[in-house]
Amino acid sequence: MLLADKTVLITGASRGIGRGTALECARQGANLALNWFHDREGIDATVAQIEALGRRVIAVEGDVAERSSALQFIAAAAKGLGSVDVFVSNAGICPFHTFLDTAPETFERTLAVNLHGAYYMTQAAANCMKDQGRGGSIIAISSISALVGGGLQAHYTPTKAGVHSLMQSCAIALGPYGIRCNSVMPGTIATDINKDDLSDPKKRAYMETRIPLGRLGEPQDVAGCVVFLASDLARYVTGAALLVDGGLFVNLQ
Ligand code: NAD
Ligand code: RM4
Repeated sequence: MLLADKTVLITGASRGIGRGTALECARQGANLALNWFHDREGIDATVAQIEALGRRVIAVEGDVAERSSALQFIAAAAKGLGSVDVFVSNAGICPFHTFLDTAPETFERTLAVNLHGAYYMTQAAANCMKDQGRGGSIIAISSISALVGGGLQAHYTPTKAGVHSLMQSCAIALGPYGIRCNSVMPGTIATDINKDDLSDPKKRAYMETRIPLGRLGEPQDVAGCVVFLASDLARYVTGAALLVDGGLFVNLQ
């Protein structure tokens, strides 16, 4: 029970890494506040699974690209669950597209969801933690793509570098309040975000052979690392990044 009675907030928790993280936090004793957008079926399933684990959970709808969603989410969590101890910035999109003809709308939406969303949510959560006066832990789901490029991801990889940079600066700004800020950098985790991209058997096999541990990741692989950073086991860790990629990044030859 690494997170006994802590309140954990997660954006984009209706499926994938967000859902997997929410469930692991619940198993570790946390109560949850979950942001969701356009996926009622998914969030209902996540909520039901958390309730079945005997934890309290509230779900708040909102597009993270809008600053108002951040203010509403954090306020609803603080009111509904009594505190904000851990915030996980997870919501993200990656509409794979060739660089030379990516529409400006695709670039701008990706930036707004992945980077503006992380910024506004982190700022709102941090203000709440500061007012509570008991510190806290903020974790951004960045990516291996913060460190390496992707030919179909030129609108995406800068947002993942951006959220890691956000955590580094926030670690400095929020350290005096006892608020730790770190990134998790998943490699390739099989979720809806890359379902189409990995539906090409050749591409999937290529990715699998590049991963020393021999398989794509699962949301649960990332969830445990988030729990570690959220917990007091990581009490002296701030401004750090944890790669969770089965060894993909270091595999040159
Ligand atoms: P996913 O598509 O399964 O989940 C994304 C979640 O974000 C969904 O719940 C979706 O509803 C939500 N979301 C999307 N737009 C939103 C918005 N505007 N407001 C609120 N919620 C929104 O994908 P995933 O793989 O679980 O992705 C989660 C995070 O992990 C993303 O930030 C992604 O960049 C990051 N990531 C994923 C991988 C991977 O290989 N799957 C690797 C590295 C990083
Ligand atoms: C990650 C990484 C993965 C990709 C997902 C969508 O950051 O680039 O390979 O599948 O994004």
